[in-house]
Amino acid sequence: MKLNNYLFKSFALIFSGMIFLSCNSGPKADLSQYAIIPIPVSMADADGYFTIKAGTKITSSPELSNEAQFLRQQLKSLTSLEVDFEEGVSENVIELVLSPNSVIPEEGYTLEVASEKITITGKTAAGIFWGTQTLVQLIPSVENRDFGPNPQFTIAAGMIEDHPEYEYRGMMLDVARHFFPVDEVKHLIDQISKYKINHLHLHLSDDQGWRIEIKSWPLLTEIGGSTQVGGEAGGYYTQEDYKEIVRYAMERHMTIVPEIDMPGHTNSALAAYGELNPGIKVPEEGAVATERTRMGVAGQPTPLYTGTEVGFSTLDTNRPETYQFVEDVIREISEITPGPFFHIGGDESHVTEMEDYIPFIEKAQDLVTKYGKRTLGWDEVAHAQLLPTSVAQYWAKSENAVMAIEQGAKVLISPATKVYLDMKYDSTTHIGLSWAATIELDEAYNWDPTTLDEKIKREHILGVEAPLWTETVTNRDDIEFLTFPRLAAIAEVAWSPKEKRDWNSFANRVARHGKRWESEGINFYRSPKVDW
Ligand code: TNX
Repeated sequence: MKLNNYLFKSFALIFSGMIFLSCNSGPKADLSQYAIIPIPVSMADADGYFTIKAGTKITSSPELSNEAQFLRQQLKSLTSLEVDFEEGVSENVIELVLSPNSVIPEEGYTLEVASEKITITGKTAAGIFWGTQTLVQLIPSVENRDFGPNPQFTIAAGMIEDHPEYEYRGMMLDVARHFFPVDEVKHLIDQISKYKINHLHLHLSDDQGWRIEIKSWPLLTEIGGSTQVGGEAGGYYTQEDYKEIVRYAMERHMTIVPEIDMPGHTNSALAAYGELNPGIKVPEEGAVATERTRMGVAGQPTPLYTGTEVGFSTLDTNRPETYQFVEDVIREISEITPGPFFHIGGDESHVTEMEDYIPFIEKAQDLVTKYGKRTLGWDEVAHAQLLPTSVAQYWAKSENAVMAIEQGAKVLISPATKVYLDMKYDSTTHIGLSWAATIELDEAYNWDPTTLDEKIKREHILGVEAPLWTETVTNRDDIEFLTFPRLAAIAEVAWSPKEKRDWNSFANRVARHGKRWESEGINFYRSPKVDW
């Protein structure tokens, strides 16, 4: 007994000595062993280490003050250290270098850790920003937040070279089925930009709600925005709110992609403006009575809708008022959207005749072009004649994506069976849907955009986007639970080269991200596939 006790104590002493030593003589792992998500293109180890501690400075060219400021804030919140800016420092410094003529790809960066200095170099400010997001992931043991009087964070020396596989790495948030205020959107932007996601698509209108102020059609929000799924009060963004979201995202090198879903998914608009409502002209063979009842009488407003069925509504595609409406909406939103895309929806227009649907999509596409934007649309829009600048978002049918490609358009890859964040993880998940699949973490990880259909090749693909539909999602906890950890997996599919991706490696790395999510209070799903 006593001997055992003694042995135990000595082991404990030796063990704690090891921890002590490892804290003070450099990091435990080589740089290439760090848990970076998405995994970089290349990582090489070197001797030595850099320590972030009191007195560490940031130095950067003046064009990078936004990125330097961000890094400073992130270091402060992770380590409690106030890292100040100072020019002309050569030791104990993190340097951000903009190098417009370098061979580093757009949005790429190099991150070199040496004992006297960490240097992040990029061709663009975006590349530097992604480099700082990698650096932030290298900082060890910040999760326990027990920093002591003299906090020190050592990072192994080495060199990372990195750039994205796809230029468009996105997430979509449906703010129509349930509305989420500006602060919730900002919180999400913060979380996903850490994974180098650079587009946030906002699904701003649907049958259940119209969520953005249109000054020339004020009832859209007043009436159309008044409720949401389940029947509670809805909400909407004023144009000032929207601009604030755009600005906040832009600071994090993220582009906002606004979507107004047309001509279907428009009950909230029809409830506000009866003149847009065709009623049901030709009742479809087998169309259910409720669909016709909901559309009501041509020219009259429909009742507000708070259920979750899809495919029962359509704009009147044959009236001039409809095109005035579409033009005003596209113009007002385009004017406050600096990004290149306007998403016209176009999905599940089951009560729009194909002969009406096609010219409608083509007119909407022309209006998007008139206001200086590129058209994005769900894959059904490929039935219309697409411009080569347009992009079809493949969610359901690869044959639609192929039709888009054959017209010279690009595709955005969002197969519901892989990346729909609203799908349950397994049959027991307490929220979410399962019409397309249940999607465990490894299923969200183990796929590739270039192997979905032999006709969809790398050069046709603009990028990858993970949509979160919110029929069952009502608050921040729900958003986080369905988004994490799956979004980290999808971000790696979108950023990292195929050859670098490996499920076992990802599972190890994401476990360490779980520790950080835990310390930040993120409500992530503890997938049984990971040893958290
Ligand atoms: C299909 S995906 C829809 C949405 C629903 C979603 C639920 C797409 C373009 N349309 O209207 O919210 O399924 O998973």
